[in-house]
Formats: sequence, C-alpha cells, structure tokens
Amino acid sequence: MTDEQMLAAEITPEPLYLARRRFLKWGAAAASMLATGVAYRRLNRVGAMSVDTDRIADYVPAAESSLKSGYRVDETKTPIEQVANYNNFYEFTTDKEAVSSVAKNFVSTPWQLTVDGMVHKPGTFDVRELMADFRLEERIYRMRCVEAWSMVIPWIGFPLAKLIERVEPMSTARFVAFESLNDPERMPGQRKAVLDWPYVEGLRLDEAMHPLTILALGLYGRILPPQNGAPIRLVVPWKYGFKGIKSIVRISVVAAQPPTTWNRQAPREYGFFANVNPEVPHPRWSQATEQRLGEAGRRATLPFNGYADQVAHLYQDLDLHVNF
Ligand SMILES: Nc1nc2c(c(=O)[nH]1)N[C@H]1C(S)=C(S)[C@@H](COP(=O)(O)O)O[C@H]1N2
Ligand SMILES: [Mo]
Repeated sequence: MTDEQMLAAEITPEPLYLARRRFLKWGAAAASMLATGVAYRRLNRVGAMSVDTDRIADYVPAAESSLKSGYRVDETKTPIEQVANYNNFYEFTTDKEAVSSVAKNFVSTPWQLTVDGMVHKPGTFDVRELMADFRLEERIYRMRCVEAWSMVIPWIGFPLAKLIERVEPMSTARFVAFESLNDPERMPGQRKAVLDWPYVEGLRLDEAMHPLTILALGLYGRILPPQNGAPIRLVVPWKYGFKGIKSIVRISVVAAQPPTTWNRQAPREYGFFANVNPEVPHPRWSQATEQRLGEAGRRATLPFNGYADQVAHLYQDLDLHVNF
C-alpha cells in the first residue's frame, strides 16, 4: 500500500453512527470502495481547490505587515493544498475532501460577531473592523484531530483574550460559549441532522484567556478560505481539533459550563476539555500516535499536543482520565 492508501484506510470518519449506518446500508464492500475512492481522489487531486482569498497584508497597516510572532513550532508546515482540501466542517458536508468545493461560494463578508453575556460592554462587531483593531500575528501551531491525523498550520489572528478584555467580563464569569452560523440556505450540510445545529463549543475562562488561544482570520498569509472557517474561527492548539469552532457568530461569557456539540452527540466519546492526551484512548481510536498529513509513518502524540509546558498548570486540580 502507498502512504496515501494507508492514510485512507487508517482515518475513519468521526461519527461512529454514520460509519455504522453506512455499513448497514451498503455493506462492507461498498464501504471499502468508498475508502478506495477517497484514496484515488487524494492521489489524483481531483477537485482540489487552490486558495485565492485576499492577502492579509492588504488589510493591515504597512507598519504592522510583518506578522511574525514567537509562537511557532519548528516542524514542516503542512502544504496549503492539504490544509485547504482535507477539512472537517459538517455544516457543508461530512466528506473531508469535498468541503472545499461545497463551501466554495460561501459569502462571509460582511460578518457580524456578537460578544455578550456576563460582560460590562457587550457589542456586535464587524469582523473586518476587528481585523483592523487588533494587531494580527502569525501563529504556527500543530493541529491534532481526534481522528488521529495532524497538521502544522500557519494561522493569522489575534489572542481571544484581547476581545474578551475589550468587553470587560464580570468577576463572576467562569466560562465562554461559542456559536457557529446557523443558516441551512448557505450551509447545505445543515439541511441534514448529522449534528444538532448550530455547532457550539466552550472553554473555561482561563483557557479562553490563555495567550495560546487565538481567533484566526487567516492562514498562509491569506484571508481564511470558507472551508477553514471563514471569516473567524477558534484555534486552541493543545486541544483536539473539534474544539476549534468555525464561522463564529456569537461569543458569550457565562457562569456555568456550556454545552458542546460533540459532547452532546456522544458524551462517552467527547469530553468538554478534550485536551490532546496520548494516554486516554477514544473508544474507536487510540490517541497514542498520529498521522501527520503528508508524512510517511506515524508520530507519537505529545501530551497537550506538545504545549504541556505552557498549559499543564491549568489542569492541576483535574483528573484528566476522568475529565477528558
Ligand atoms: N462549525 C464547525 N466547526 C468545526 C467543525 C465543524 O464540523 N463545524 N469541525 C471541527 C473539527 S472535528 C476539526 S478537526 C477542525 C478542522 O479544521 P480544519 O478543517 O480547518 O483543519 O474544525 C473543527 N471545527
Ligand atoms: Mo476533528
């Protein structure tokens, strides 16, 4: 088998119930044909989309057009065509390699983001204005999906803490809730109840305020393409990818732990914290190793996705085998 075929064989789609349904309906032969088709498309790049969104540099003042930051992993970046053509974004389709083409015409300007809840200065902000207000930085982070594949992505964005500070959270606030766009007209995957829409996520307030946590508006120097969560998505590099909610319309500062989409869907499989942890297997996938896209062989998965020195202290009082 080639690496690409191995990849297709090893990477199983996220929801077990979908895989089961597919199996019952079409049988094992059809399922394997499906996997072969996926491998074929990957090998031949049928329908792979290039990223032609505007350059971020055209939107930031010349003095700030150097976006470099100290936050960068020293590993080979995953090529942009893989970052932009291998996506999880169920609002469009559950087929990772079709998200880019299904989402191609998704319009994300103008876009309003509401920040409300337990804050002294709630507001609704235009995302292009936010882009001008906050200093943008490039952050080269590892991205680890619970399906046991990973990438290294050069994001462009700003710390979520900056936005939360601006709305002045009340002293009794403890968590932050996030909500994606709910619009089946524009997001065809939402016409099916594969998930409970809208997609929602959450963080503890201290996780949200951590300097590693960013709102991303771009990648590889360009405005985010639709498939990666345009125009604004969350990136929390020490957690599994599903925490990185895309196309956000509302951020609410709250008192109690908010519900999260995958936890609701399968509570025994997906926890609220979802910190990358090689020691806690998912019921269907060991988390001990991972397939870095574009690489042969597998790598050992690192605790907190390699960010333990920066974030492990946040969880001193938690048993992460229980609070997964
Ligand atoms: N709104 C929304 N956000 C989402 C998802 C989704 O289906 N809908 N998928 C998540 C999962 S499972 C992963 S692994 C990452 C994938 O991000 P990428 O496609 O930009 O690599 O997005 C996350 N954010
Ligand atoms: Mo994921």
